[in-house]
Amino acid sequence: MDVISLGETMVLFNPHSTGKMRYCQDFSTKVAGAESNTLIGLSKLGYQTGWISRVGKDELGARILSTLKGEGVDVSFVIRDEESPTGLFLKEKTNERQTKVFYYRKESAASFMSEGDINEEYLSSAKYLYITGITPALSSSCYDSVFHSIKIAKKHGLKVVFDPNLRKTLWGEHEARETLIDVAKEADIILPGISEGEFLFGEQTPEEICSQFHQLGVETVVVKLGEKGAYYSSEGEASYIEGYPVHKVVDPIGAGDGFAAGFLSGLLDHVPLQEAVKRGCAIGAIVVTVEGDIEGLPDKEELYHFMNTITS
Ligand code: CKP
Ligand code: MG
Repeated sequence: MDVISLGETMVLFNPHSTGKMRYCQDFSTKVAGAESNTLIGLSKLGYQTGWISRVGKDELGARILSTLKGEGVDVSFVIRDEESPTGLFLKEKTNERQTKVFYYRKESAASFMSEGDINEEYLSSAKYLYITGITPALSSSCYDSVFHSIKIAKKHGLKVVFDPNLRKTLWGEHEARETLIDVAKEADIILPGISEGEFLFGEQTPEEICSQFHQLGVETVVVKLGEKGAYYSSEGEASYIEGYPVHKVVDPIGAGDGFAAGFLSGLLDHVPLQEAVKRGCAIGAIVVTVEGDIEGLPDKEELYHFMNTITS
């Protein structure tokens, strides 16, 4: 395995029209979840990935499993829960510039994930453990699973990569800040968005945000700046990487997960850090031009073609 992650994946109901969700009659269903989005992105690029989770023993759970399997993600350690349902969420395209999400995931199968679901031998077969800040927000057993997986990862020399993925609708601000900082302290690499950095430290600039994370002991920090690109800082090396132009954003959700896939692929290929960040920016720019979180994720040929023909 190259990368293993744990988290919740849901069925997404994507609206066919703009405006309040209550007026939307037609939706198409898709599969989405921050961690599995990244794993699918990596799998499309040719890497070995594994997803640890729970889904309900229901139709939505079956849909998620067949999608992940179809995309080449290993699901051998996913538990099918007889009692709790698979979570789902709906998107609202409020207007041209604003997309909202509504979750139906309380007491979902994935929220009952527990430490015992993390198989040590399986996890230790990977090079990277990928965590996002959504999982510890789901329940106390999910919180424990995150720290347990980090403990195993450290014991076996895996690098821990963390995307804070702040979701204010899932938990209170104080608890979120405290937990995200605690996970960050355990991470080798962190991929915050600029607004997450501001939320955690009240700092404004990418340089200040990086410095705060370094003080917590994080070796490599990449601050995502949306269409502007990213700023990274690692062991004395730091630089801005310009974003790739996007003519029309069709669906901004999932950009961060695509970024993580591109960046991790660079680490797995041992390319210089700035090249890895460029890959992240490129995939972020590609996925927002396609409806859905995973549908726009490129294979390696498409990624290289995009990077060679579109000048950032
Ligand atoms: O930060 P991103 O827009 O890249 O993440 C989107 C994902 O897991 C989306 O797939 C959704 O299911 C979620 O984040 C979530 O739980 O909010
Ligand atoms: Mg994100």
